[in-house]
Amino acid sequence: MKRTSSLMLGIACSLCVQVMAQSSLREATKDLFLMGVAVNNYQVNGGNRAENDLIKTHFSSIVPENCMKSSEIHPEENRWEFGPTDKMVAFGEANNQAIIGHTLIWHSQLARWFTVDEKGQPVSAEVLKARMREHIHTIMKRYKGRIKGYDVVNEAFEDNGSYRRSPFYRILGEDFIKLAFQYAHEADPDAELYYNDYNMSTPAKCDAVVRLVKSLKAEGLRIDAVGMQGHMNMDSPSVEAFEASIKKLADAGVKVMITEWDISILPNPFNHSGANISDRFAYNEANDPYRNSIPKDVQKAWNKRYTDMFGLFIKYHEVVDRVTVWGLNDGHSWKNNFPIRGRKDYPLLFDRENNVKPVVNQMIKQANKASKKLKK
Ligand code: 9MR
Repeated sequence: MKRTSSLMLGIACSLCVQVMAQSSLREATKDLFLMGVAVNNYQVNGGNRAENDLIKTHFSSIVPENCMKSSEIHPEENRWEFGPTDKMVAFGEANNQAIIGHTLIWHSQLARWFTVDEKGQPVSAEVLKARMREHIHTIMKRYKGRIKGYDVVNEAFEDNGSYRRSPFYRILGEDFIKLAFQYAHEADPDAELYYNDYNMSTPAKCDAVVRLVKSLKAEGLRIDAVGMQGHMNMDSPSVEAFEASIKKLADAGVKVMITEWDISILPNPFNHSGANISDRFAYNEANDPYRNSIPKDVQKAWNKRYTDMFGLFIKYHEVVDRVTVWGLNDGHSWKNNFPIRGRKDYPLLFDRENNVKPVVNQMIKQANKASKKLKK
């Protein structure tokens, strides 16, 4: 009798462990792709226990939301601020997470000194090359073997596929991208290297990135994946448009990463898309309708948007290596201030009190179902 009951207890416990094991996004997606989250300095500094538990439980990868951008990590030519990134890397290692570096070469949050001389005039091509090399080498050598992969270049194209007239482009022309990938590979030959951009479901932009991938490969340079940022609205992009871009990128011979996923629930009266930080529209109350609560039908539509997109990523799990959400909870999201300042948005998977939103359970079910199929 005693033996039977302890046996039964054993079976019950192992069932319990199995149910628990499958009740996190991290666990449910483990055979599909890395499930990532952007973390901020507050969280890395110990912040809030509930948030840190969620990061650890639900995510197998982290990326710093801001602390590795050049204005933060390298604010002056001879001054480095490694503290927050050191902590972030230690935090990811303690949680056994794949750590991603974001971002080495980007026109925004660009350190003021980086592309100009002491008079504020653009530096020569030679000086800029040396600065890029030094910047990339210093960071990548410091975190060698600890950071899995880097967004080497971020947002180098306009939506129409032309090159963005960034300071890097104006001084070095389109070669700045190749140079960045070359320096990155020299610095840490084992690190994965990515190109990252928003509005990647816009055909002209995706085509430009495909051309870039092909030209890097033709020159024998390493590029592992293209990051499709994935800042989405309720009405755009369509699943079909996103799928078409995943296919094009996969055909170009790279993996795809969904690197900065969020879905704004708010009205989009200007039909705005993407993440060009200088895009701004004036606030009015009509465009901020959910300050107190979200109507049921709107919430339902938002859940469906998430699960439709997640279903797409799962469908392409052989190509999609990582799906990273851009922030943990709604309270921290940059979307509360973009493209209109001061609204109340709900774009992420956990609410302002760190409650797990129902959509997470739906996503866990989707991932579990797909993983089960894989095992058959
Ligand atoms: O989420 C980031 C926010 O905290 C910063 O203020 C902002 C400044 O540009 O950058 C945000 O992250 C951006 C990311 O690094 C690159 N793609 C667009 C993201 C949203 O702007």
